[in-house]
Amino acid sequence: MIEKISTIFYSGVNEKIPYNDVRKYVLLNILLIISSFIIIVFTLINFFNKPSSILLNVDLIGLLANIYAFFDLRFNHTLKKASLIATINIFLLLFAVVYFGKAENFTLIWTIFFPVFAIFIHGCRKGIVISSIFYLIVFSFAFFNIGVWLDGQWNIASFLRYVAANLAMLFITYFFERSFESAHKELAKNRDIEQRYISALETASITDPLTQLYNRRYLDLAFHEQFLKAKAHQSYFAFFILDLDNFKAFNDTYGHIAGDNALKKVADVLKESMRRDADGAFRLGGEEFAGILMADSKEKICRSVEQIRKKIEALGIKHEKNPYSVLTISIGIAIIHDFKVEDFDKMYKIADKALYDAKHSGRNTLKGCDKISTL
Ligand code: GH3
Ligand code: MG
Ligand code: MG
Repeated sequence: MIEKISTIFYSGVNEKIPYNDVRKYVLLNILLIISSFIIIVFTLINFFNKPSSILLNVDLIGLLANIYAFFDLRFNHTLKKASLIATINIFLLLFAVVYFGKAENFTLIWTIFFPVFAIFIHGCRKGIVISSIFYLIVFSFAFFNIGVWLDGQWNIASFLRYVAANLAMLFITYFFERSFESAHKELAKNRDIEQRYISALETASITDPLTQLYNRRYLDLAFHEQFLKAKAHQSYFAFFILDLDNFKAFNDTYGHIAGDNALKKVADVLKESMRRDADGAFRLGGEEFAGILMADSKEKICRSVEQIRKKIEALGIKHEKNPYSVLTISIGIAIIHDFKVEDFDKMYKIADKALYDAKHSGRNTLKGCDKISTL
């Protein structure tokens, strides 16, 4: 019926973003900024060298795509789109570096960073596939230029050293990410277990162990929630206290265990009678219970509560010290239809006073239905 405590605690806190996504988000931001910076440098170089070259247009398209991805990521958190744009950009950028820089001034060395970005952004499996495609192109290019680059100084040994360095970086990144992913999985599993413990504790902290009804501790919170609900619907709103009649005598006659069983049976009737979203049943302590309910008329409320009294009498639990020969209950109810003031204590007092009246008018009765109170 009522919201769970954690829901209330978490309201107002931003939705939790998975840790892996936060990591990708930060990484993509950095990547988009760095690659934009590099593209700008290239654009300027190309602009001053050949203002009308196709390369200049490619640079500009890449830059615009980067800027778009950066802002889209910032405002719409679209990780997938940004990942795709950043990967294509870094792919083309590094290939351009190799294509134009060749083996001059260690230019090729920059390609060792490709798997770092690809694997960190796309995860192990996809990252390896993307890196393989990239290296297939770059390695082929480097292989077919053996004996050509650096006036023939780029030989098979330099090629193999280049390939070895790149593959080493690829595997180091892969295993780093693998270990990170499994550590992360383990962490998520533990968090899951923790969450289940918290949930169980939370339920236990608001549940009465004997009857499995909500306990007194939860009543204040529930009252507030239900009050607001009733106010929003402008319903009639009621709080009642229910007390078992001559229950001390019942215990004395049939024993404490029989008493506990009787309490459970009463709680079961309450549970099945108050199953709607707008209802709530509680054990206040001892042989006293309470209920919150709302309806579009006072009569409907009183009919349902009177029904509870009748059902408990109809259980026919033998109680020879009670004038009715079976176990009965007395109920005091407070009903309001004016929501200007929320005062639980006052509503409790009104219901308690009605219960007192019920006890003094012979028990096994519901009192308080004759009036609508204001708080
Ligand atoms: P009244 O009709 O005026 O309410 O009389 P009563 O005897 O029910 O009221 P009283 O407050 O004198 O006694 C309440 C009794 O409820 C006392 C105790 O024996 C019994 N009781 C309270 N809590 C429990 C419980 O958890 N289990 C059992 N078996 N009995 C309980
Ligand atoms: Mg009592
Ligand atoms: Mg009693």
